[in-house]
Amino acid sequence: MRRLILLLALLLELPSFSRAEFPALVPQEKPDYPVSAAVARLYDQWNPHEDRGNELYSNFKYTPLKGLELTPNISRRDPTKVLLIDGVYHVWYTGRRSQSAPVGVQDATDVKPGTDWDLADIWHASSKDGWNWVEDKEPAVRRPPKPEQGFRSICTPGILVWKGKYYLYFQAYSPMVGGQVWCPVRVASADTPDGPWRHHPDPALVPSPPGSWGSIKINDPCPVVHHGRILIYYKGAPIERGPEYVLRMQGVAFSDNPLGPFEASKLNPVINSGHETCVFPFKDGVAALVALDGPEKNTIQWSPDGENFRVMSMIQIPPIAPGPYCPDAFSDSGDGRGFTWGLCHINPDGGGAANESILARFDCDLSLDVNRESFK
Ligand code: AAL
Repeated sequence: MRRLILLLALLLELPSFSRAEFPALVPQEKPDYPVSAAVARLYDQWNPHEDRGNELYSNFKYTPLKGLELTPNISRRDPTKVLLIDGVYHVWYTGRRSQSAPVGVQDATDVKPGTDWDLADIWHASSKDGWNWVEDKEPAVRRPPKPEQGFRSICTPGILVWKGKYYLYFQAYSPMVGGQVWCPVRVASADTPDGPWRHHPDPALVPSPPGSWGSIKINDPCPVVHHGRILIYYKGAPIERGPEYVLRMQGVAFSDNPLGPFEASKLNPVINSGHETCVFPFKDGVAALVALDGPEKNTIQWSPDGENFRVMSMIQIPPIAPGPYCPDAFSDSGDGRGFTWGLCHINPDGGGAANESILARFDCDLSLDVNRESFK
């Protein structure tokens, strides 16, 4: 009976629809009559049918990993993309094993870390199923000796596979982390994912000239291959704190040699928000998961050329510092397929630099190979 009444009410209402009002059922095409700015935007910028048909929209589910559980004074954060090589998954990350928890940069000593990523090396873990992980007994890449750049801490690695060799890019801090300390990106290379890793003597990327957006440090190098070139995305900073603080922007630099030199895009910064970088090939372009900070935080963006990004979706509770399992990250197929899982970091004590982080698994459906019809 209730249904019948509703149906009658609907039928009675139908003739009263005015073309001046947006109808109850969202039209497929942009209306040809005046609409509000919000409705116009729905067609100019977004899919009016929301996220169901949006390939670059996803929710995220998080699961603890076995083998990398929270341990006092051991921190694991900023994982690279996950690689699958001969049936084994590999990941590298910032690893800190110290005598104490972080004590703040002012009180840091040779053995007491200032921040969560201080006194760190690059560690490696492997897994047969993506859930159970085994960490190596020793770091994959150790801090270089004094006075080399990075003797205080090396962190936030990004992995690249190029012409059968492996390259790890990472921040190289010395004499201390934080503050106005100049921080370039160094690179180490290996013939196999299990090393041995060799430090390259010259930095791969250096901060941009004084006065520019990325003049003191380069964070979170994230390589991807597109149109035959290596693209490294990174977060830059001109100043650590204060009104000019625009740390949360990202730039890109290009090279056809993994050891550099890399040439920064003349359009940098190319992403105006975010924090840790997460860039991956998608279709014939490059996509970026932009989380945490800035006016376009918590979005996924896409660019045909790697330099001009457009917001494609708004996401909720995105992974922090995600390292997706992205099989085509370096194959330059021109048909990037996206991903369905990866590792990210979580700071169980609520974030910040003053405690330990853990790696966790995230699952999602940012893959063109997911059957979207079943969600409609
Ligand atoms: C990371 C990065 C930068 C920060 C710290 C270490 O996730 O964003 O590198 O400085 O945390």
